[in-house]
Amino acid sequence: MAGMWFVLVLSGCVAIATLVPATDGAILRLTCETVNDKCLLKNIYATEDDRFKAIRNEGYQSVIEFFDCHIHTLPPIPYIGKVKADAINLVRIEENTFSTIRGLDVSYNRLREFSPKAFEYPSELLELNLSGNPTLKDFAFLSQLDHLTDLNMADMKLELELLDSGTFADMSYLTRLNMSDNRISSVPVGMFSSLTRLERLDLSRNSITRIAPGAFAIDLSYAYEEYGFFQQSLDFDLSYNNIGIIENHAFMHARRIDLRNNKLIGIGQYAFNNQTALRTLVLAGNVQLKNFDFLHNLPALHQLDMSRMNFTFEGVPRNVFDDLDSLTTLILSHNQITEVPIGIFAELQSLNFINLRHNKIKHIEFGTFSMRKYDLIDEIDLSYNDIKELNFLVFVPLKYLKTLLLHGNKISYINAKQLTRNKSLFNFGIQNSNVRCYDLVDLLGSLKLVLEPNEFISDLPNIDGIRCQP
Ligand SMILES: *[C@@H]1O[C@H](CO)[C@@H](O)[C@H](O)[C@H]1NC(C)=O
Ligand SMILES: *[C@@H]1O[C@H](CO)[C@@H](O)[C@H](O)[C@H]1NC(C)=O
Ligand SMILES: *[C@@H]1O[C@H](CO)[C@@H](O)[C@H](O)[C@H]1NC(C)=O
Ligand SMILES: *[C@@H]1O[C@H](CO)[C@@H](O)[C@H](O)[C@H]1NC(C)=O
Ligand SMILES: CC(=O)N[C@H]1CO[C@H](CO)[C@@H](O)[C@@H]1O
Repeated sequence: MAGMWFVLVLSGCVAIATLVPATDGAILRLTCETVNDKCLLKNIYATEDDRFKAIRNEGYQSVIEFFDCHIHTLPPIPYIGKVKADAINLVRIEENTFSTIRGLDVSYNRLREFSPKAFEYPSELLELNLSGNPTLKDFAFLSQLDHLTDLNMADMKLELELLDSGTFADMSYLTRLNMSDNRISSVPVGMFSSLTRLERLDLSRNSITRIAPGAFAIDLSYAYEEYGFFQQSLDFDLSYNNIGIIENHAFMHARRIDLRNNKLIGIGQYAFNNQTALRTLVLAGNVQLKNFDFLHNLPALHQLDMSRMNFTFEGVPRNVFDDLDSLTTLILSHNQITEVPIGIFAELQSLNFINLRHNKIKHIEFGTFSMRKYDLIDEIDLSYNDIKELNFLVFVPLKYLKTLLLHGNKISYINAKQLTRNKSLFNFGIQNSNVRCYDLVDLLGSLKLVLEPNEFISDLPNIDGIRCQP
């Protein structure tokens, strides 16, 4: 079967070659140089008027790579696995350029025209890289590529309004779609809804301002329910946009949503459908977000990044984190937190790591980190705060605390006896403080003093690279 098909394809190709009309240009002969099992076509210069003879690929290599070329139009390419034709100044891809092909990289060219009849067998194409072709405006050819798994359309000055709303309607095999670094300002509802096998959607570095209800409601065909949560692996990168509002029911299935560096002011309480089973949410860098009610509907969330948000607990309800039953990592670093309310973490029954680096915390009270149900806290990072004095006994009740980082505070005295009273503590960080060398020596017997990366003091009084007061 496969053999017969192959022959058919080849004869189709010969027919194409003989159909090329004679013009004023030269007729170029392309002969492969076999390098690393690839057919390499080097140093070819061809203008609009030049025509090509069929490529001589005597070694039957499955990859053709154009290197150091300047070609206006691709030559007809016979049955092949992959073609890499990036950065060769391509302007046009004509009718009948490809017979069967699985992977095509035409990134960083100057494409203006891509014929909807470029592929004899469009369903054979699995991977297509169109990135870096800002002059391509007609995407009619895309709609027949119904077996694509990987489509890269980054860096193309693209606006989604210019695409036909059905462009992706038949791409039910697509797993990766990259549209980062474009001019997308809104996401038409339904445009992505048929991408039921999607695993990665990159829309970072655009100008999206709002996520409407249903905009990312993709009902994944491979999602299944287990332990009460949907299991799926769809990651959205929406970082570096201008997103202010995410409306209710914006998302359906999603494993990871990166909203770093947007302008969020509101996230609907039901923005994430109850089937979302979101595991990672990155909100870093959204300095205006003040309402966190949506956190009550994320029972599968494992990691929450709320760093660089100008966040304080002032005016935030005591129960803000109460329903995050699966949360293991909470990142609140680089904020304006001065006080950590007692009990704020009490319901985080799965929490392992809490990062409070670079805040303005002065004081840690007994009970700040105590948990109602399970106490699983393994690491607390309180580095670069305003702590002058600390009662180290506050950490003793934390049964599993293994790492305590207090770099860059104003602590001058450590009570080694208190600190080492709970045997689970193993790593202790106290760089960039005013501690006495005497105290550090006392700790060495039972703890490992951990350094900040790339900070080893050797020219001042120190213990194992950690500066201290003699
Ligand atoms: C084109 O995009 C694909 C992923 O979609 C990537 O693997 C490939 O390296 C890209 N090509 C270039 C030349 O960057
Ligand atoms: C999308 O493309 C951009 C630019 O080429 C690249 O930096 C980014 O890593 C890609 N995203 C994914 C998910 O591969
Ligand atoms: C999810 O919400 C729908 C209605 O919006 C409801 O019928 C369903 O029971 C909810 N499922 C869970 C697991 O809460
Ligand atoms: C941070 O919050 C304070 C009030 O808590 C406000 O005065 C300040 O303008 C905010 N900064 C930014 C960058 O939004
Ligand atoms: C020395 C000391 O007080 N260690 C305590 C550390 O935590 C465990 C678990 O709660 C206690 O059993 C130890 O007594």
